Amino acid sequence: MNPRDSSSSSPSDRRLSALARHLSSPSAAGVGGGVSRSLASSSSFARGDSVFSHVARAPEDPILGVTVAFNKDPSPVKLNLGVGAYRTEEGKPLVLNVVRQAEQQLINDRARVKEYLPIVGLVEFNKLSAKLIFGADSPAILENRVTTVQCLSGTGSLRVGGEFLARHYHQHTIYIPKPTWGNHPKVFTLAGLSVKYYRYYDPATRGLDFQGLLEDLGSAPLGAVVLLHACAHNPTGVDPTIQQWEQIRQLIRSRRQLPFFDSAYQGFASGNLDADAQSIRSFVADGGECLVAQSYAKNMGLYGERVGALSIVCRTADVAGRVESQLKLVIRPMYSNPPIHGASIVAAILRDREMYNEWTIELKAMADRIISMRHQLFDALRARGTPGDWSHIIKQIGMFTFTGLNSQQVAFMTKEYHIYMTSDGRISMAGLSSKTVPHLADAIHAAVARAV
Ligand code: PGU
Repeated sequence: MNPRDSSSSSPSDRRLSALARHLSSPSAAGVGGGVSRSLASSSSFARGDSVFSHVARAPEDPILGVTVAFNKDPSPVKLNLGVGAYRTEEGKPLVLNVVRQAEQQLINDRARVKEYLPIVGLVEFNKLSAKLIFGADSPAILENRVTTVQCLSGTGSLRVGGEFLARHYHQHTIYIPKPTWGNHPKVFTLAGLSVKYYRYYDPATRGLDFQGLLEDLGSAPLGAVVLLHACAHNPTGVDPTIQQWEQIRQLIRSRRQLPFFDSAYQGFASGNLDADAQSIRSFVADGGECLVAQSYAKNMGLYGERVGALSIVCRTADVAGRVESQLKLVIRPMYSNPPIHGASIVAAILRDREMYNEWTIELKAMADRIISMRHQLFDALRARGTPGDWSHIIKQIGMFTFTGLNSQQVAFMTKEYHIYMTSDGRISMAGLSSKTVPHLADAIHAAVARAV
């Protein structure tokens, strides 16, 4: 496969040329009271024409737009398996007990104020986040070679990391897996990087295209940035084995490429926080450098709090300090400094041994419920004799099953069964419950039967 460029000119180029056009236009210098008065009295203004009338309606987001469509559907049997958000057996969003406890603590503490955080966020949160992902005994942390900044959840961490690389790293191409989370190419392109793909998934085996991955990274330029899903690959649910990770690590290091880990599901893949960080820790253990974007949306259920962290592991403490000073320059004009509430919840949980333990128990319960949904759906399809091999449902891990259903089958299931999912056939197992499994199995059965 030939990886392709997603765009010819980078967005930062485009932003700069738009700015240049504006500055060179004759009106730019004279936007004063006189100009606006004459505009106000002009006939086009009186007719009510909008200066935005040329703006075309943009399509809904491929993932978040599924929820928009779902919300409009009046059917009582409708089911939203689009967005990766955890639901209980009753189909309700879940606020973890330990999160409620932490929030109560915060409310009771009258000494707390609402001052701005530093540009890098809550310092204690940053330290604890680094420990969580790299391990408390990580040499990189002990040697002060890691800089961690609080960002707006996983997405914001990826964006800040991308902008930092566009400004300060010698290679501006990032290789992302095909397929990947739909926002990755947009985030990195707008950060000013050029996006190319490496092969990842083989539809024939519904597993990893390991050979293709090795070939594509092997022929990617020396020093290229490589985005890796730390665990629970989205959308495929297919992760490399420990041995495959080791080969990937050796290849990336031998090509002096720069790994950028996206860790949105720590604890969700296996139910164990350390096991799900293993891929990252093996790259840190070799002494090399890497970036890590961490999200607390899924594993603490803090979706709307927008709390996450970007860590950059460097060779020396001195470099890490300088890198942090530049990260501040990326963040300051973007959103100045991050919000305080979510980070305070996370810090309260991570610093207290009892609350931490309670969190791991609740996290494991979420992961186990998802695994149990996999088995129930697999059994339900087998019981119906649905044509095809559905064993990938129980082999894949994390929040999603990449069913193999095509976009027509998905459209059919939405129209006839009011089941909402992304058009690539991904379903969020976390949105399923024992009560809704039969409805989904009926829909899949009918969709598959139609096609044969
Ligand atoms: N990285 C990956 C691999 C993800 O799957 C997601 C969320 C993120 C980063 C960003 O998560 P934050 O909420 O910014 O921490 N993907 C989910 C959630 C919906 C979305 O697309 O944002 C999904 O359904 O794919």
